[in-house]
Formats: sequence, structure tokens, C-alpha cells
Amino acid sequence: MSSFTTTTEDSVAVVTFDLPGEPVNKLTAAVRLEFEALLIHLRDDSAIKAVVLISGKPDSFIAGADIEEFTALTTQAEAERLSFEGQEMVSRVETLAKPVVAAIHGACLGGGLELALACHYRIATDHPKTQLGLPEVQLGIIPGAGGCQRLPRLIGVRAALDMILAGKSERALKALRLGLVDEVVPHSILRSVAVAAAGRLAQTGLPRRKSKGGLQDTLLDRTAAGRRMVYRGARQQVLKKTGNHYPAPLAALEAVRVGLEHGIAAGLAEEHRAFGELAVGDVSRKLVQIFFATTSLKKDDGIVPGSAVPRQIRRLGIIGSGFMGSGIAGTAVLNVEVDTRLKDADLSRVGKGLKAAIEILSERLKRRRLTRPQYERLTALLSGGDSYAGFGRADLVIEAVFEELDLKRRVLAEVEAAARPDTIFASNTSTIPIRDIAASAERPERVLGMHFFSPVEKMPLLEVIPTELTSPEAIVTAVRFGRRMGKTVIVVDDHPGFWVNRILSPYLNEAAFLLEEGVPIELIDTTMAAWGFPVGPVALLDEVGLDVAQKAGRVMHEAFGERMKPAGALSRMLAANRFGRKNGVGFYRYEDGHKAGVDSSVYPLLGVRPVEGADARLVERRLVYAMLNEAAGACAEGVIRCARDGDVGAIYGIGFPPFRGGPLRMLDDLGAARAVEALHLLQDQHGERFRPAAALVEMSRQGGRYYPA
Ligand code: T1G
Ligand code: NAD
Repeated sequence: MSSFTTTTEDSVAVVTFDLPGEPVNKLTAAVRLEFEALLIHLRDDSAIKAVVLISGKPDSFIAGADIEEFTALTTQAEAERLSFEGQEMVSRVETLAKPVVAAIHGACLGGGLELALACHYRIATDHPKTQLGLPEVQLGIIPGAGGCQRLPRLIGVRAALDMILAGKSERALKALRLGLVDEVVPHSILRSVAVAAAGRLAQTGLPRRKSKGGLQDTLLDRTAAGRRMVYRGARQQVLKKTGNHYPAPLAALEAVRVGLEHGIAAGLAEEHRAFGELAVGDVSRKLVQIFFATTSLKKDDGIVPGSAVPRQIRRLGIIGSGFMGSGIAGTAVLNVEVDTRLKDADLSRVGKGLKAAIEILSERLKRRRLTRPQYERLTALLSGGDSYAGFGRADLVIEAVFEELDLKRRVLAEVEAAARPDTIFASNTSTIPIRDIAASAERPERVLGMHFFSPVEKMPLLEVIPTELTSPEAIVTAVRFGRRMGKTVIVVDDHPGFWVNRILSPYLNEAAFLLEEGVPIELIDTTMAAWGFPVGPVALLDEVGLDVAQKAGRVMHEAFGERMKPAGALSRMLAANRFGRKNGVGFYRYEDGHKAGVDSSVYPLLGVRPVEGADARLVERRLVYAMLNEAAGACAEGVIRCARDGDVGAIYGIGFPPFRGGPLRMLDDLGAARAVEALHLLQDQHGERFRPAAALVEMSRQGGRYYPA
């Protein structure tokens, strides 16, 4: 079956790419062969004066190289060859003696954008699905089909590095401003505008692009000395962000540098060399596994497929317009465009909550992600009050009041009285079992947990927690709604702390034990940041709020006993009125809302003196194993449905270092036997809380794993 069909309109060949049987267009080896044959035909057919390349898929132009195909490669030489062949194919487009216009609608990513860059003119649709980018570094590789060469030449080295090193995509209007595309049009006229442009270029020759920008661009982008500054700055930024754990961004920077300083041939050679090395490396393997795990979660509704259909959510009610309630409201309005009503105990709190929700929208307006009319329309969807007025029409109600069981039960009863019998009730509790909240519910089949993470608009994870009584319809509705809010959703079992807080708890508690022993705060936090977490555990406690952390710790202690007994550090801090960032004093000092260094007056409060010469490796060992061991235990209890959910949850919920693949993947890499051995040592030194989970011991005996080898 062929992937390309060609029709001719007034001597313009319109080539439609539609990979049979696949949801998106990908560049596979078979596609490359067919396309190269087609290029020869286009070159030799004298009736054809110009070419348009367009996609037959509803919302992808080309999603890049086939990730499955290149991850099947086992040797560096094979991977290098794949990149080299991609470069060759793309170069043949650029050197075709006839103008080629890329007509782009939908995802234009990786190799797809590299192909478009080799075309002579690019037109994109203004549709939000149209995204242009080089996401390769997110897969641990670099653009390997000339992207490191053509992008900086087209849009300038600084703008190109911004895109390549972060792997971020741009919408059409931004792409137009950057000079990445030549025109932006509505989808309905994409094809006709592209055909007209191709015809025009055939007559008038290739477009000449004026170099954009002022003096600064000239100095920084177009002089060798200026570029040296750019490379140095970019390198520092990459190291700061990735802490040297991710080799791809630096390799991409080098491929760009070599190309600009030594010519495109040298640049292409460096590009395919580095691609080959990275594609078979461990970091890329891990990141690709996470890509496929995330993709498969997009289709997993947490129910037996087909056993229920999701309800449409037209109106959303939120109880509690505090920190979380307002964040959920703003994010729901932004991404789902749903009518949202907030309720709190009094009007001044409602006002505050509405303001915070609108702030999420204003932020997008400022960054030009929303137009003024869109912003006006979205803010009009938000309303609030101090009563249940309007809740009779809500399809879904999310509760985000204080973390108190009695209060949550009362709110549920009030909602059941005020709302329709078929309204779904979701609690955003972070630790309390949902079955306890639902214990006296009239309609427990409509009650579940939707556990968002803070800040809601930024954190990519949602845990959906059904009880034994929750209906499949309620589950699938919550999962789909969360997904529309932009979240990766895992469905987890109803145990205290669910998954993410369950594994986070012993980790944070271990940090508190370290503090009580006088291990310096800086040492704890820099150790774990260097290990790959976005922030260290002590800074994280400050972010979460020490009161919130203490409450959660108590719930966990009650549920799991001695093993989760809280260290005393938090109570001492709270007794001194230190809540963390929220009141400006925690383990760190805060000035104008910015973290301003460790507050050394904390040590006397904790009754210790900072010890000198503490061993960072031991600190790391205790913290990491506290989490890994809990992950193994919780997994064996069935908190998560599979290892995939656990690893994705840890990475998206608490920033577990992606290059390590997640806690369960890490246990597989270590081997259960080694993990058990390390835990036994810790148990001897620090007590029973490090007793290895029974499941892990069993695994070490049987040589089991979480993932197939
Ligand atoms: N390779 C293989 N499979 C892919 C794919 C790709 N590039 N892109 C998508 N899929 C599959 C996906 O796994 C799923 O499969 C189905 O398509 C629908 O995807 C030389 C080497 C395009 C924005 O990183 O970001 O080019 O589960 O459910 O939400 O330099 O998929 O149905 O069997 O995600 O509408 C760089 C990755 C490659 C883009 C669509 N490209 N894809 O999102 O649908 S490296 C990427 C995405 C490269 C060159 C290098 C998204 C999407 P299945 P979906 P969606
Ligand atoms: P918050 O104190 O900022 O907000 C709670 C709000 O609930 C307050 O505005 C309060 O006035 C309101 N409220 C209390 N009783 C009410 C009632 N009877 N009717 C209506 N409103 C009432 O707290 P938060 O941080 O937003 O946490 C809310 C929930 O979300 C808690 O269950 C918490 O465990 C959970 N959660 C918090 C976080 C976090 O990081 N803060 C993360 C995930 C989940």
C-alpha cells in the first residue's frame, strides 16, 4: 500500500502523505524509500513545475521519525546510518530543481519539521493543533535529519537553540513571527493557498528572505564572536537545567555550533554521529519508554473497555475556592471551556478564589497564548457564591475544602442535597481514603477521588481514585475530564496517600530525620537535586507547607503505623509558627516571595547543630531507598494497576528523575537482590522503617521484575 498520492493542478503536483493504517504520519524506512522514488519522478516529469507537500491525516502533518523503528536499532552504527539516510532524503528535497511548498496542518514535529525546513516555502494553518517543533531532546536524542543545521540558518541561532535545546513546539503565529513559516492561513484554504504559492514560485523563483531583527541580532547571530557568547550562555543554561544528566541538549548544541562555524557538511556529520551515539544510549531508552507509557495512558480510561460511556460535563461546581479549588477552576475553564461555579464559606474567600482563577487566564493573555476575545469569553465562564445556588445544574462537583474528614463528609451530604441525583462528586483530598468520605453517601456509586497536584495549571498529573462502589461511568467521566484538562491520568486504588503521596511520605519523613540529626539543609537539598529531582526534599516541604505536610504525615502514620511515624522536625517548626513559603518562613527564608537561602536559625529550633562532614552518599541512599521501598510495598498492595502507572505517576507527580525511568524501573535496573541488601544495611543502622518490603524480598528470591526484561 502506498503512502503518497499525487494529483496535478495547473502543473503543480500536490503530494498527499497518508501513511496507511496509522493515526499519524511517520517517517519510516519504507516511507523514505517510496518518497525518494517519488522525488525522482517529480524531478523528471517535465509537466510538473512545482510541488506541494500536504498531509491526508486530520490533525498531523508529520509526527517525525517512527520512534518505534529507531528504538528497535541495537547498534550505534545502525542508528547513525538511519540519521544519515534521513539527512540525504531531506537534502534531495532541498536540491530538487523545482520549488516545494510544505502545507502544514497539525503536528509538524521532529523529522517532519526537518523535512518542512528543506522545502522552499512553508504555510501553516492557524489551528491550535498545528504545532511546529523539534522535540528530539525530550526523547534523549537530537534532530538528526538536518534540523540542527537548517533551523539556525532560517530563524537565527538564538531562536533555534531555544527550540532545539528545550524541545518545545510553537504554534503557527509564533512560528510566523520567528520566520519559521512564511504564511499562516485558515485550514479551509490551506491547499489552495499552497497550490497558488507553488505556482507563483515556479514563475518568480525561490523567495528571498530578509534577515530579521536589529543590531543585537546582527551582532549575536551573525558574528563569530557573538555566537561564541550565545553558545556559552546556552551551555550554562542547559547545565543548570539538566545537571549533566541529559547528554542530548549539549550534543545538539555542538551539532549546531559545528555546522555554523565549520560549514553544513561538517555539521551534518557531527549531527548523525551524535544521533547514533545517543539513540542507543540508556537515557534515550528511558525517555522513549516514558513517551510510550504516556501515550498508552491517553487511551486507558481505567475501566473495562466499552463498559461505560463518559458523561458530558457542561457545568462544573467546585467547593472550596482556596489554593487548589481556584487552580482547578482556572485550569478547567482554560482547557475545557466549561461553565464553572465556585463556592466557599464566605464571599470574600470566593472573591479571592475567582481572582486566583482569572490570574491563570491573564497569565496566558500576557504570554499571547490567548487573544483578548478568548480571554473575555473564558473569564465569563467563571462565577461564584457562598451558597449552593446553581449547583443543581452541575454535572461534576469537585470538593477542595480543608483536609478534614468530617468537613468533607458534611460537604458531600450538602452536595447530594443540592445537586441532581446523577451529579458526580469528586474529592481532591490528598490523603484521606475516599471510602471514608463516601461512608454515609446516599449515592456512593457517584463518588470518587480526583487528586490534582499543586500548582494545578502546571502539574501534569491527576490521580483518579474509585472506591469499590464507584460506577464505571463515574470513573470514565472523571478520567476523560482530567485528560481534557490537559492531565496525564492514572487510576489508583483507594489507599491512604494513594500512590504519589504514599511514596513521597517516607521520603520527606526521612529528610526530617536527617534534619533532626543535624545534617545541613543545603547538603540534603543539593544532594537530591544533583540526583535529578527538580528541588530537594526540604525545599519541597517548604513548598507544600509544613502544616499540610504534618497533617498528611499523621494520616499516613495512623494508616501504616510505626513505619511511618513522623520525625519531630515538623512539629518543632510549626510550634515556632513556620509554615514554609506560604507565610514566608520555613527551612528557607523568603524575600518578596523568592527563596533566599537557608535560615540558619532553624537549627537551634530543631535542637541541633549542623554537623560537618556528613556523607552525601549516605544521605542519598537513605532518601532514595525510603521511596523505592515504599513503591515496592504499595505496588504489591495493588495501589497501582501496573508498573507503568507507578513510574509515570512518580515522574509527573513529584518530578522523579525521568532519566532514571521511575522508581519501579529503577528497582528493575538495580535488581531486587541488590535493593534488598541495601535496605537490610539501612535497617541495621537506622531501624525498622527500612525493613525491605515483603514483595521485594520475594522478588529477590525468585529473580522477578516489574517490566519484562
Ligand atoms: N513515532 C511512532 N509513533 C508515534 C509517533 C512517532 N513519531 N508519533 C505518534 N505516534 C503514535 C503514538 O504512539 C500513538 O500510537 C499514535 O501515534 C497517536 O498518538 C530524525 C529521529 C504527534 C502530537 O517526538 O508528540 O523525528 O498508541 O495518542 O495526542 O530527527 O503523538 O495509537 O499505537 O499521542 O493526537 C520526534 C511524538 C520523533 C512526536 C499526536 N517526534 N508524538 O498526539 O495522539 S524523533 C515526536 C507526539 C525524530 C528525527 C528524529 C504526539 C502527537 P498508538 P497520540 P495525539
Ligand atoms: P486552602 O486552605 O487553600 O483552601 C480550602 C478552602 O476551603 C478555603 O478557602 C476554605 O474557606 C474552604 N472551605 C472550608 N470549609 C468550607 C465549606 N464548608 N464550604 C465551602 N468552602 C469551605 O486548602 P488547599 O490547599 O486548597 O487544599 C484543599 C484540598 O486539596 C485539601 O483536601 C488538600 O489536602 C487538597 N490538596 C492540596 C494540595 C496542596 O498542595 N495544597 C495538593 C493536592 C490536594
